[in-house]
Amino acid sequence: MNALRSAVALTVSALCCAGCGADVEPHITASNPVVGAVPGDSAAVYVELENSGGDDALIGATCDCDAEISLHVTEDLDGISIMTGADRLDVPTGSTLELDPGGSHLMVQDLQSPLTAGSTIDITLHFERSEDLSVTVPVVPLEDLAERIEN
Ligand SMILES: [Cu+2]
Repeated sequence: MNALRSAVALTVSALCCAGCGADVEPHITASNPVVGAVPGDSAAVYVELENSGGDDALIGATCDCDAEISLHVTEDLDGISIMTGADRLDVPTGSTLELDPGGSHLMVQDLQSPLTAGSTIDITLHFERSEDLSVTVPVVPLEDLAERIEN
């Protein structure tokens, strides 16, 4: 019986690993980064992370802008959107993690001066498995972020 069980387990794991991401190097690319020119000392960075390799997770980010960055998720609590911190955002194999207005994002906090439209900030994304990924994020007028929500 045990032999049968392990045979079944082997078959299942063999099937799984044909498509599963644990053994494959992750390969993550970033596209469409953007941050709004918020007049205060914090702003949300949005970006799409596409993973064409094995499973990975975004575990943090740093900025050249002399500010702290945390991972935020947005939760709906009785119709009110609330942002809460997250330790990690999974980017499973073959998926795209979309950090978009109304959803998960990178929260830049304690900015020394407000971001100005037309400038850029450089952020570095840290992953569980992948090498660090540098992303240049354009700062856009707030009204341009509305387009992002519609698209
Ligand atoms: Cu936030």
